[in-house]
Amino acid sequence: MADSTQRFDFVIAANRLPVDRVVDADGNVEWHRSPGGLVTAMESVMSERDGVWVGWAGEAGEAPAPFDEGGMRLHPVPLSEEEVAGYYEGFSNDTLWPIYHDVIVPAQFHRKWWQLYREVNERFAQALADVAAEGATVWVHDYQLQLVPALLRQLRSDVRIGWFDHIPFPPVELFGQLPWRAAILEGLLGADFLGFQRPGDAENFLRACRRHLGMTVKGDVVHVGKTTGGHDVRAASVPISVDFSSMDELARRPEVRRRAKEIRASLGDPSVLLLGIDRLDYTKGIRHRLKAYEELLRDGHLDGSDTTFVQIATPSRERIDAYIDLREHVESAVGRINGEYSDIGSPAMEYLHQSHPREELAALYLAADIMLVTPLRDGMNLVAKEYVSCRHDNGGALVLSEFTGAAEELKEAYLVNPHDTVGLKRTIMDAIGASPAERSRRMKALRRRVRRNDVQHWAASFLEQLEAAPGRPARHTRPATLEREEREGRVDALEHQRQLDAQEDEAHATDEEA
Ligand code: GDG
Repeated sequence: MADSTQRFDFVIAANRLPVDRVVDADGNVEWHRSPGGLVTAMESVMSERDGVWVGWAGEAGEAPAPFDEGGMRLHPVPLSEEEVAGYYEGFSNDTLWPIYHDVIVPAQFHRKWWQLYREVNERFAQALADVAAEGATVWVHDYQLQLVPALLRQLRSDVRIGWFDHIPFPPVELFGQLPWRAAILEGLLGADFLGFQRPGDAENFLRACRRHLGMTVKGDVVHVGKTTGGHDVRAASVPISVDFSSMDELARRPEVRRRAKEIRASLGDPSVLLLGIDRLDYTKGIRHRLKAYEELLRDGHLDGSDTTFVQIATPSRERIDAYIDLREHVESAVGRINGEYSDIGSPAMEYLHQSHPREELAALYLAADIMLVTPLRDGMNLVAKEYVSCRHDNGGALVLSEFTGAAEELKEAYLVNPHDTVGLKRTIMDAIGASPAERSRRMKALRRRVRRNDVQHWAASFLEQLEAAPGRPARHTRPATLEREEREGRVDALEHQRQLDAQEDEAHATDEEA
C-alpha cells in the first residue's frame, strides 16, 4: 500500500481517476486505463512528473486506499450512490453539460443536485489540501469541480491553483440561466489561472464575471474584490491536443497497418470507407451525420453495396434520459440504413456500441477514407486530432464541424455546419471526390499543426501561464512560515490581514494615479 502521509508538489484533480477497476476470473482486482479525452491527454503529462492524481475511482461506496499505477500515485475520493446520481449524473451531466453545450437538450435544475455538487466539491478540496505539499501546484480539471479552486484556497493559501475547462464556456445568456451562476463564478475565481479551449470561451467567462458579479475586468484579468479574496485571476485560451508522436508511432506499426487492411477486407473492400468515433453523446452530432449519409444513399450519390460507414459509439452516461433516447434513435437509424442499403458481405453501416483498444482505433483511423467529426458543440474534439496524427501516409480527409474547438486550428479540414444537411452532404461528397494530391496537401498542413501543438506543448503552456499568472499578493508578501504560524494561532492573522489590505489599497491607489 502507498504511503498515505506523502505530500506532492504536483497535484491533479479530476472527477475520474484515469483507471477502471476490473476483476479477473480468479477474483483478482486489476486497474485498467480508461478511455476519454481528459485521460488520454493527462497521461502523457503525468508520465513525466512525480505527482498525484485525485479523483473518483468509478464505483459508488467506499474508496480504495491510495495506490500507485502506471507510474503515478492515485488518490481515490469516495462517492455514495446518491452522490453519483446527484452530483455526477445530475448536476454535472444533466444541468451543466446541456447549459455549456448550447442547450441541445433542456437542462434540469434541482436544488438537491446542487447541494450534492457543493458537498462533493468540498470533499475534493479537502483531499487536495491533504496531499499537496507546501507551495504545490494544483491543476483542477473541468466542469465537475468548478467550486474547488475557491474551496481549496480557503484551506491552503500557499498553493498555486489552475483550472482547465475541457468543455465550452457558454455565452452569458445561457450561463445566466443557472440559479447558482454567482457561486460557480466565485468558485472558479479562487484559481490563479483559468484555461479554456477557445478564446471565445475565455471571453464568455470574463463577460459573465462582469455581468453576474459586477467585477472589474481589464483585458484578460479579473480583479477580485477584497471581500472575496482580493487578487487577480487571468483567463485565457490554451487549446488541448493529443500525443502526436505516440499516435503517429502507433499507426506506423506493421501490425496496425495490417489490421487496417484487414478491416477494409472484412467489410467487403468498399470503395469508400467513412468513420465516426465518439462517446455516444448528443453533442457529437451523430444523428446529423446519419441523416446526411442516409440521404446520400437514398439519392443515389453513394452506393450502399460499395460504401461503408463505421460508427464506433462508446457507451456513455447510460442512465440519463437524453442518452437513452439518443441510443434508441441512433440504433433505429442504423437498422433502417442497413435494412435498405446493405448487401450480404458489404454492409452500408457497421455500428459498434463498445469501447476498443487504442491499437484498434489507430487501425480504423488508418483504414478510413473520410473521418466524420460533426459535433453540434464540442470543447475541442481529440478524435479529429488523433485522425490527423495517425495519417502518416498523408491520406484520408477530415470532415470537421465548425462548432468544435478543433476547427479553430484545423482550417485545412473540410469544415461544415452540421445543422445544414445540404451543406454537410455536399462537403462529404467534396471530400470523397477530392484528388489524392488535394487530400495530401490538406493532410500535410493539418499534421504540421498538430505535430507542433501537441499535448506536451499544451501542458507546458498551461503550467507556464499558471506560474506567470498575476496571483494574489499573499503568495508574494506572506512567507509560508507565517501562514503556518497563523494556522497554529501563534500570530494574529486578522491583524496581519488588515495590514496587508492597507498595503494593497496603497498599491492600487498608486497604480490608478499612474
Ligand atoms: C472532453 C470534451 C475535449 C473514444 N472511444 C474510445 C476511446 N476514445 C477516446 C478517443 C479520444 C477520446 O476518447 C474522446 O475525446 P473527445 O475530445 O472526442 O471527447 P470527450 O470525451 O467529450 O472529451 C472534448 C476533451 O474533453 C479533451 O479536452 O476535446 O471537447 O468534451 O481520445 O480516442 N479510446 C479508447 N477506446 C475507445 O473505444 N481506447
